[in-house]
Amino acid sequence: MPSSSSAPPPKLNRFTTPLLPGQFSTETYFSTQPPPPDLQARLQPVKEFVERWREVEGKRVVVVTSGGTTVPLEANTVRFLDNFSAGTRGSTSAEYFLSHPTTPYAVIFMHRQHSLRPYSRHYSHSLNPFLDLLTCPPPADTDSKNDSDKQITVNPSKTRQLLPVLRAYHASHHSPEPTICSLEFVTVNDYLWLLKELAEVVKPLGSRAMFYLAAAVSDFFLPQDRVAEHKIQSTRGNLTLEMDQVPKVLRPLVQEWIPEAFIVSFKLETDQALLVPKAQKALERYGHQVVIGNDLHKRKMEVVLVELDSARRDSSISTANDTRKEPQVTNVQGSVGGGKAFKQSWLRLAELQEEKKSQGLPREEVEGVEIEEMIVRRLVERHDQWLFNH
Ligand code: 9Z3
Repeated sequence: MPSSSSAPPPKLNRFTTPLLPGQFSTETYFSTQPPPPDLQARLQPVKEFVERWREVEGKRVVVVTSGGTTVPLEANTVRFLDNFSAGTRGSTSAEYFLSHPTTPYAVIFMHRQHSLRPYSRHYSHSLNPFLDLLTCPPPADTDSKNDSDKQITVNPSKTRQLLPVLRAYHASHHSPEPTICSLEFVTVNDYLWLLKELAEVVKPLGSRAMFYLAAAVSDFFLPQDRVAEHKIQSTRGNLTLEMDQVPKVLRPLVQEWIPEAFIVSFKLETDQALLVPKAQKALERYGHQVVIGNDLHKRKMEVVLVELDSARRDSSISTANDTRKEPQVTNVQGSVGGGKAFKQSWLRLAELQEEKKSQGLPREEVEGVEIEEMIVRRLVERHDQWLFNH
């Protein structure tokens, strides 16, 4: 059992990557950490959803993961570690996938319980409490026999904004053929098991499936046999935690579980200089299609899309000027397997605002644009290409 305290000698997993003490291979992880008890029951509606959309020729399905994962310190959980994410990226992107103008996707929204969700995110309790949308009769009227006095209505000044959101919500969630299906996770263990099983459920869609991995996933966890059953007592004195590393499931996802799918992962950094090199490293390691780098503080203003540039494998390629429309091409210095070239393209909110302004959109709409619209637009183009090539 991997644990740095018992420090076994480094082993090789099936991909011949040396495992350090405290690292789990994917196989060890799934053979030692139990699945959530109701896993198969929770997946059943997703299976039906996939089956339905699979029959619609050309329909694409995206699995959007969203929100942070927890690591419980106790089985009867009072305390847990959490990863930063409100679920904004995932829930916003899901809306743009659902409403893509030429290629609307069906969405499997795998999200952290209580994190932001598509459409309802516009009325989150902290930013835009939904009670503020409503008007009601003054208190003196509440005892009136007249029922019309008790009616709650939407404040007329809010309906213009609410109506399109409500329509899109009903169309995607409550129409006879819903285009969204949701699945909840809380812990990193829930997340890993759901992702693995989802890959199998989605597999029949082949290259029509996309994975958009925006959830913030813990790098560390406590194996089940080291989780305290009851609340840890403070009378014990200091609390020292030794956590093991979560296996990098992106590798089996891409290489084994569903190699036909178009897979996009996110890389979060707080040092902007690390974004591109870390994204390139992830692409080299896992061999998927796109890594989106985002800086914690600028993530709503700009992101960088990093892809392998299969057309250019010459290791002598030098950094070209960023032409804004054409992705910048940079070579990788000292990369494993050498000679791989990467494209990077920066997407900036200011550019989308300019575009909308030039289309004559009203000021409030220009100010309300979201970078996820650009991200999704670009990824759908890439997915077009992926389907064309497969
Ligand atoms: C992201 O980078 C997401 O864009 C955010 C979204 C978590 C920043 P919010 O929900 O935040 O809008 O508040 N997600 C991926 C984070 C992550 O865990 N990435 C791993 C890493 O950076 C690789 S899969 O190592």
